[in-house]
Amino acid sequence: MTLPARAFVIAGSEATGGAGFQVDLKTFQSLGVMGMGALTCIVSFDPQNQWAHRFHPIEPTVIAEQIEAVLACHSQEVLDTAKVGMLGTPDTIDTVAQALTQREWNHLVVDPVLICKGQEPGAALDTDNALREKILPLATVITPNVFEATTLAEMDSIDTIEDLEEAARRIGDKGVPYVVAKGGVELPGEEAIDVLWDGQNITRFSRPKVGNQRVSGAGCTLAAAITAELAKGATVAEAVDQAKDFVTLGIQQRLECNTPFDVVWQGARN
Ligand code: PXL
Repeated sequence: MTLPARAFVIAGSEATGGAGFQVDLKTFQSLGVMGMGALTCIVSFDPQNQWAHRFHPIEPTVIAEQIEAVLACHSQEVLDTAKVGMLGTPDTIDTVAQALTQREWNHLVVDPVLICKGQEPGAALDTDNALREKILPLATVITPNVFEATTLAEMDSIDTIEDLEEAARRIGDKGVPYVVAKGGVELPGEEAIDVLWDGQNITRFSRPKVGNQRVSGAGCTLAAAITAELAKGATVAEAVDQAKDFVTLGIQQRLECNTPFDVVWQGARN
């Protein structure tokens, strides 16, 4: 009997099951990886107010305690792969950055969730800057979407696949070894294309688009699936390819809800 790989996620809860922590753990499980998680914040959509995000950060000491527990419970030999999702505040970012330096990570996948509706724009800017300064230097893989890639690469806009590739290179130049920039349905064309920049080469990962509507949780699912595959020993390029298959299948079998976006089904492959 082979033992399952393990992966750790540090992210926010989104209660409806469409995004965040819940998606991360479901994805890990679906890919045969034992998951563990520390919560950074709680997001509860407001059905009375167009599903706006109600955002509640978790006390930094409580975040630090959770990470302490996970690292004490699972040694470096069995746990060297983690994903960072939504952090939400500069204090949270300080705490998580500090806690992460306690371990030598083989891979740290950062999904740079930059804004959350319901947060003040001023606060969001501080958070973006803190993420750039304190979390990016720790990342081995970063998975920005078009909006996040535009911001992180300091570009005016990303309108084509070539722009997306340029953004990936610029983000890589800031010191992140692997950049997975996600075009998804945001760029024109029949294909949903994501690109991987590994410091030397660009690789395109293309699958036919499944409709033209965004689906909630696709980004979280992709980053979590990359993390799970890395935990199992894949190279980054293999992990992105597997993750792209996993998320495409989940989007094909997406579920309708009363929110404006359908949600990805992380169990589609099982
Ligand atoms: O999809 C980004 C995301 C990540 N994490 C949490 C979220 C969201 C979007 O709603 O709520 C907790």
